[in-house]
Amino acid sequence: MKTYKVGLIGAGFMAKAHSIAYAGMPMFFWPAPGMTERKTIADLTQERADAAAASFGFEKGTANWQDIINDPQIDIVDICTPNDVHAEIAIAAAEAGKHILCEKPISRTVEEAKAMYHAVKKAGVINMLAFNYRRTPAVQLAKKYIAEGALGDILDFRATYLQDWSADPNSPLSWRFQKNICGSGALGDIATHVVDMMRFLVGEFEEVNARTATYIDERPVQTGSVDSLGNVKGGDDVPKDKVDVDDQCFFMVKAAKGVFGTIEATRNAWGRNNFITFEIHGTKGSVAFNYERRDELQVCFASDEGDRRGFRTVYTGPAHPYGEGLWPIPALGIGYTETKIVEMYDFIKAIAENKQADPSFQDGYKIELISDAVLRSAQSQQWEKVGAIEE
Ligand code: SOE
Repeated sequence: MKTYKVGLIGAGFMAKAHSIAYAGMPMFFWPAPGMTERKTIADLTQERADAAAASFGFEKGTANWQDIINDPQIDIVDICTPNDVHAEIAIAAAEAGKHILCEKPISRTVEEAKAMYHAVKKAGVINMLAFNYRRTPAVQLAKKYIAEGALGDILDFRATYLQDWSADPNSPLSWRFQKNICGSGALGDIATHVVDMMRFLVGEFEEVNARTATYIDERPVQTGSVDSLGNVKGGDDVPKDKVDVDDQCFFMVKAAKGVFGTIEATRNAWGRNNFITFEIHGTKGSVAFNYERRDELQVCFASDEGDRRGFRTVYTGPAHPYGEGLWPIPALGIGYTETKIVEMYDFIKAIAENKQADPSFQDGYKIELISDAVLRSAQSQQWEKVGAIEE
C-alpha cells in the first residue's frame, strides 16, 4: 500500500478538519486505498505554522508555501487558504505534478477557475474540490433513490443554506466580506455547497434568476488575520470598513430536463446554524434532508397505500452509502469530521486508482460559471444563462 506525503497550505479550522481526516481515514476505511503522511504545513508566520504542525501532526511547519511546491517528496498539495490564493497555489502545484485537494469555492472569478482547470488538465494530476456535504450518507442515499428511479422523474427542488454567524453587525470584516479576497459573500461561501449538492442530485443548471442583498454594509476592521467566524466581535470603538459582497442570495434555477428549483443562502439568519436543507419531488416520491439532523433522510413513496403514505425517517447506518466504513449501528451519529473523512477516502482512492475524483476542478469551474450567472442576474433582474466550460 502506497504512502502519500501531504503538504497542507493554510492552518485554520479547515486545516484542522483535513488533518483529522488524513489521520482518521484508515481507521474507518480499512484496508485504506493508501496511507498518508502529514509532512509540511504552511501558514503566514513560522510561529503559527510550527504551532499547527505540532497540533495537527505534521513533521514541520513553514511560512513559505512554495517550500511545499518545491519539495519533490510531496505527492499531495491540500489548499485550505482564503480564496484569493487558490489559483496561484493550485497552478503551481499542478505544474509541479502534485495531486490537489482544494477548499471551496474553487476561486474568486471564472477566469481563475478556468486557469486552474486548464492547469490540472494539462498536468494530468488528480484534483478535487472539498464540497464535503454531498458525501453525507443521507445525501448519497437520496442520490441512490434518484438513480434507481424510486422517485420517478424529478420535478423540482428547494434548497437552503442558512447560518447566523454574521448576523451581528459587530461580527468583524474578515476576508469573507472582502470581494478582492473572497470573490463573493454567502454565494461563494455557502450557496456553492448547495449548488454542488443539487447538481449532483438533479443535474446541470442551465439558467438562473437571482436576487442578492447586503444588509450590513460596513463592519469593524479585524485585528489579526485569524478568521474566528464572528465568535470574536469588534467593539463599537473599532473603526469600520466597507463590505462589498452579498450577505444573502436567493435564486430560481432552471436545471436540465425541465427541473425547476430554488436556492436560498444567508449567513444572517438568526437561529440557523448550519441549516443545509433540501426537498426534492419526483413523480413517484419525495426526499427531504436537513444537515442539522444529518443521519436522517426523510422519504415518501407515492406507491405506499394512501392510509399510510407520508414521510418516513430512514436513519443511515451500515446498509447505506459509506456505511461499511462508518459506525456499526444506524444513528450512532456522524458529524462534520466524518464527512471530511469520507471525502479524504474518496480523494486518496482516486489517486491510488488514477481515476478523476468528484467534484473535480471542472465541476468547480462550472459552479463558478453558475455563481457568475447569479451575480449577472442580480444586476439585470432577468433570467441569465450559465456560461459553458471552455476546454
Ligand atoms: C462559513 O460560512 C463556513 O465555514 C463555510 O466556509 C464552510 O464551507 C461551511 O462548511 C461552514 O461554514
